[in-house]
Amino acid sequence: MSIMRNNWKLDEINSLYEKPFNSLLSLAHDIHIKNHEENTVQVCTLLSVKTGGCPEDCGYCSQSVHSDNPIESTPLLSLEEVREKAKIAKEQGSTRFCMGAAWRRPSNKNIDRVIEMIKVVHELDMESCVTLGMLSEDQALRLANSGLNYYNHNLDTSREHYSKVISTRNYQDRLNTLKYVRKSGINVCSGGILGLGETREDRIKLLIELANLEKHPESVPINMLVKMEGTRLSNNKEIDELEFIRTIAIARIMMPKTYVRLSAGRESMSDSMQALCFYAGANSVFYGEELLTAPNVDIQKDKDLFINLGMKIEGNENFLKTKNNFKKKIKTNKKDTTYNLKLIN
Ligand code: SAM
Ligand code: DTB
Ligand code: SF4
Repeated sequence: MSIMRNNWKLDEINSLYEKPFNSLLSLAHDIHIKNHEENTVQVCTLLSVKTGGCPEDCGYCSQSVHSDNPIESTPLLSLEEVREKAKIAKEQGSTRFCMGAAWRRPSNKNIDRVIEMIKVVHELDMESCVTLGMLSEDQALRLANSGLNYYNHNLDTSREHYSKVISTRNYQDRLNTLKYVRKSGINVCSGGILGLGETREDRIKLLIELANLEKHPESVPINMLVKMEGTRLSNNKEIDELEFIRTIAIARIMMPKTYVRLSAGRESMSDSMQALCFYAGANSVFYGEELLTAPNVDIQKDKDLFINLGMKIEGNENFLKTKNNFKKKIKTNKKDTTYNLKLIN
């Protein structure tokens, strides 16, 4: 077991980034396997239940009315639509359903509707997660009473870089919502985006903000910026792949028990890059063909990758072993274990 710390300092994280790549990954991997089931990935499917028309000016988001090419605004989905999508997600092997809404903050009436949606997800025996923008303390309590499992609310970047990305709210607003969520007893899911034009120091400061919270978030999504047409940051320079993997490894070292989610941007990552992220300590993904408005990795491609890497889905351990998912077994002299499976395309 690893010691849980919340007093991380800039210099020591900087030294981790400066370690030789393989030494850093090996350290992170050791911590990972001491604290988590090896070769296991937690999967979560996203659904945008209220798309577009958001008054916030997040420079990366297609749902902001400030984008030059904003996505069409649509009303809140019906319970039937949510049930149908959650059912499909379950059939595809997902165990958690995360519903996102393009709101600055939900109204109390919105919260009533979302609570009904959470019930639909629980009826299907799936875990629930929602991301609805800023919450009041009372709204967090109401969501907690509905049995909501996770609330996603990202810090996105460092305190210093934040105003270059978003001007319609500040860092403290974000931290306040996280405080209410934590106090209500809902599991906290909070992370960031790499590729926002931040420096390494900003990345370090984001990780320190997350890891120095009184209690580490149960889940930390690390997104790679998906460049959405018309958004202010759509021409940003790509984040270096090795820097991205290093950041995953350092998140794992700083927050040993947290689920580190390899989040948006997987569609543009090679299998080898994802494999390195899993080795470095990522153990959760968004699974399903859509994120909120952007495409995600094809389901079959993900299943093939998990099988090829010998990984199982947490809470659904036999899912990838069903007949349709195994392409072909290679005969070997060894016992028939997953290690003997090889994909033939
Ligand atoms: N409106 C709510 C909010 O911002 O808290 C919830 C939905 S919002 C789309 C959820 C998160 O998705 C954002 O906090 C951001 O971290 C991430 N996100 C949005 N657009 C993205 C993009 N183009 N690339 C990567 N991550 C993105
Ligand atoms: C998170 O950290 N990433 C997800 C989820 N939380 C809500 C969202 C990614 C959005 C990617 C761009 C889009 O689909 O619009
Ligand atoms: Fe609105 Fe969330 Fe998009 Fe920001 S990230 S514009 S708050 S939907």
